[in-house]
Amino acid sequence: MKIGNLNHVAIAVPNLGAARDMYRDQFGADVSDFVPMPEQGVTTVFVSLNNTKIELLEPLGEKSPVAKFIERNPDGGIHHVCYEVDDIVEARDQLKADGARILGDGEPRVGIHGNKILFLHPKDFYGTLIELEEI
Ligand code: CMX
Repeated sequence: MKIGNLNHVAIAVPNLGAARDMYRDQFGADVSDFVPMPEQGVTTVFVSLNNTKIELLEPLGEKSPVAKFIERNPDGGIHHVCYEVDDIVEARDQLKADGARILGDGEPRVGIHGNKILFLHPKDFYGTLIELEEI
């Protein structure tokens, strides 16, 4: 496999409305509407930059995995980075063969942009949660 572009950096926040306002009003950035993703336990807002995106994440629902993250980081913090790959199954199989752990059931699911995504175990990647997205 060969890693592609940085698709986005995700930042978990305790108040998505306030974070969206900050990026729009203080940074002058273009921001998306709120996009709830109940199956992933998050509501997101995308901030468009010239060369990449920032994904603001707020916990959605009582079992949200991002709620645990906000408990540990009440001010918010960088939650994951997302790299693009050409073929997500090929990338997954190679990473697994190299000993890396894939989170969840290991099968790609459909992300917010309709593309296939997977998350890699942070303990195998220097403490960073990595999302792969097939572009
Ligand atoms: N940073 C560092 N470590 C993290 C982490 C983070 N953001 N999130 C979890 N971990 C650690 C956990 O502490 C755990 O460590 P141990 O094994 O030592 O206990 C390990 O990683 C596994 O975490 P988990 O929560 O037990 O794993 P799950 O399989 O239950 O969860 C995960 C998978 C990480 C994808 C889920 O918890 C999550 O964060 N979901 C949110 C997904 C998301 O951001 N979606 C946005 C939309 C994406 C899109 O469409 O583009």
